[in-house]
Amino acid sequence: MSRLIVVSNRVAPIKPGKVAAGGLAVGVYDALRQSGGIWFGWSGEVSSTPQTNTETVGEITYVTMGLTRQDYDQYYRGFSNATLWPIFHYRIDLARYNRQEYDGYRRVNGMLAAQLKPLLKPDDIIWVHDYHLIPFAEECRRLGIRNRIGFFLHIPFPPPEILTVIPPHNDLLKTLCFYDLIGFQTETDRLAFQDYMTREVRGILEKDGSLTAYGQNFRAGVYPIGVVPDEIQELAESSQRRRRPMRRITDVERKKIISVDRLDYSKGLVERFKAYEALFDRFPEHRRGVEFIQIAPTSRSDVKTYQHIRQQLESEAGHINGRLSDLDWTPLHYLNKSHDRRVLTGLFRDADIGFVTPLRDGMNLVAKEYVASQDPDDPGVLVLSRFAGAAHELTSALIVNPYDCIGMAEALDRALRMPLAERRDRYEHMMSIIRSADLDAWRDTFLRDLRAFSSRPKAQVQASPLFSV
Ligand code: GDG
Repeated sequence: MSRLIVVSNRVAPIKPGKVAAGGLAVGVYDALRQSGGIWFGWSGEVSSTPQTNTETVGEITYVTMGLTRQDYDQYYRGFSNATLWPIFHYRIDLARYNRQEYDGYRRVNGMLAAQLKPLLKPDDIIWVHDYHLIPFAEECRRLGIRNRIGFFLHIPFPPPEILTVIPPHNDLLKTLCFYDLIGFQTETDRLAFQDYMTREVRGILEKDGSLTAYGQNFRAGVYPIGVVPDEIQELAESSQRRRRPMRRITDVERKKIISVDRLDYSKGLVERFKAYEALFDRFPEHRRGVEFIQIAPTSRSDVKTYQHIRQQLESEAGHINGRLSDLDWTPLHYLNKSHDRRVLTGLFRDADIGFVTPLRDGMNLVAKEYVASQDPDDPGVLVLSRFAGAAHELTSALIVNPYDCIGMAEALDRALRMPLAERRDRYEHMMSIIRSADLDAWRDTFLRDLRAFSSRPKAQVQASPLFSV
């Protein structure tokens, strides 16, 4: 069996149970833990003399390297997080473009490919993750690496009208064609990509479903990322058992709403806080009867737009509690730090509502984790944004538009009143989907397709005249 080499921007030597906040880390770690292999990427260190480190923990060998300050500023803070992230989340208003940053992005991809090359065996399968590494395969081909290389995009893929705002969109998307297989979270994302390839650069959709563009033939497919439901259920149960004696601080039993997100403007936190406030204005009978716990660990705190969203949220949270709190009721608990995974699943299980309302999200694992944590006999209700990839699968959630605060408040009211039989029906439907499209299915179908697709040789970076465009 060929080895699996996972390449992602960030690699943290993760000890069992100490998983970093972030969907990619959670998903990749769980996938590699089962198959074994190499996890290759940036260590998170920034230094003038970057080092490479190798560490094996269990079945996984972590190979990590540092970045210089210039690499970090241009590749990570710059083009990846100030250009690609906002644009791929449909936020042209928050994006900026700087040519030096794009050059740095290309340079770091080249440097990473060169560092990976000596570690490779001819039949290794390489699986590259996310928007930081779009040009990685082209750099590998340039170095003569002929292994199968697949790419999975964890975030949404925007429609061409938005994508083409990025000045070097052609150059960037051309590099993507050097992968053998490109995976997306939803059909909407795959179609947007196909639309770009066929309309914007006159690529060809072949009879066998593959695409030919820029002289390369490749496949694009849909692989919704999943979770490990049994493990989550066990964690949630054991955590709830441990916490029960400490649960009641006062004698009042209140309904609980939970949200967990990296602190990011794509997650719709400001709109969510406003919707929560609107719940008490429209349905005053819920006052004092509900508590909302928002856990939002800081992320990318040195990118300006992230500092701004943090200030906005602090002010909104202060406003809600200032306006509504009483001596024995704090309506909103806004916790700006990360928590242990076990604690999170316990909070999910305890909560009557999982409130997951991103403005745009590739998938959103929290939605699936919330459902998987529930007590099957007395499950809570998931209120889910239509713009999360998860809404394509979890159609039995209460689906909301995250731009409509009153609509979200109405959904909260409905969830708070929902009878047990309806909660169970919705839960069972969602659980059957979460079980059949779990994390193993995500990894296995992607890797099966990558192995199966025998693409044309990709060792040449120059376009061949045999192909169109
Ligand atoms: C990207 C895409 C896509 C959060 N806080 C803590 C913590 N978490 C865990 C959650 C969940 C993960 O981090 C977050 O995953 P999401 O999917 O919700 O969101 P992103 O971080 O934006 O992930 C997203 C994902 O990649 C996978 O493809 O779904 O669309 O944006 O697992 O539980 N974990 C711990 N403490 C925390 O405080 N331990």
